[in-house]
Amino acid sequence: AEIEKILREAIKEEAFKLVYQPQICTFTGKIVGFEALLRLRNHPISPTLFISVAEETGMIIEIGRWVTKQVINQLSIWEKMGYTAKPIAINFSAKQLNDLDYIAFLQNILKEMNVDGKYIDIEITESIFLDKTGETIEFLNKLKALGVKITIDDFGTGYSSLSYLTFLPIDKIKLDKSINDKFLELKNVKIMDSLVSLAHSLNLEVVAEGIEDINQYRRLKIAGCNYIQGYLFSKPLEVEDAEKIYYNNF
Ligand code: G
Ligand code: G
Ligand code: MN
Ligand code: NA
Repeated sequence: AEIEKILREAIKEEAFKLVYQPQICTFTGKIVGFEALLRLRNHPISPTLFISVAEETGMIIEIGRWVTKQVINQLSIWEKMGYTAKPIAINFSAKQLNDLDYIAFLQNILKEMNVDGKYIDIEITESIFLDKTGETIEFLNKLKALGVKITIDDFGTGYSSLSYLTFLPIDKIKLDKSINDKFLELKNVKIMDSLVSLAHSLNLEVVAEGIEDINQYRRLKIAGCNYIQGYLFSKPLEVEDAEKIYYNNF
């Protein structure tokens, strides 16, 4: 209840902010985009905790819209600053599927701020497909009609019936840290190689997240993984720091 109160006030007082974690092309070492991650400015409450409260209370709908608008605004600011446009990934909770006007909202903001939908990458977890799959696919198809990219986040931690990869309108899978830690060990690494090949054979790109170790990075390169994200390259950054690294990484 305490966190709920903090969130209600944060919505009113613009007390949320986004930090941006770079995503790196495994082969060029260049930044190809960012993931936006939500933070409370004045409270050190863990995002995992306050996001779950936001989901339980339904506040995630309003907060999710704020995040979306903020990201599109950031894309437009960076474009005006002359930076080469790079996509920003947004995390999207299953609960936000109940936000039936989200698509129209997104379309309006894109138009208003003159940003192309292809610079938005929506991350959803695979558990989103546990129920109402038909409706979910319809929602994702509407997003795709705006040019938006779809990524399966936390891949390997949910129900992972691999068959869903063949019929969902998705562009990318994001391997969870736990998967990377396990399948980059020497004795298991063939599984990583196969996972990446499987994804590629389905025309899906692969991002590995939570990469902290240079040897993991080297091995992912051998496996053919497209992108990496993790503390090895950078932690999530304040806007100003993201701008510095962005500028120096053309
Ligand atoms: O940095 P990290 O501690 O931000 O993220 C913790 C969890 O919160 C992750 O599961 C992440 O996906 C989720 N998360 C972070 N930002 C957002 C957001 O803007 N919206 C949603 N729905 N989840 C988010
Ligand atoms: O669930 P999702 O993948 O959206 O959340 C990403 C989470 O992973 C965020 O909490 C982010 O801060 C965290 N993160 C990003 N890079 C690393 C890393 O290299 N190591 C660890 N332990 N966490 C990371
Ligand atoms: Mn994510
Ligand atoms: Na994840």
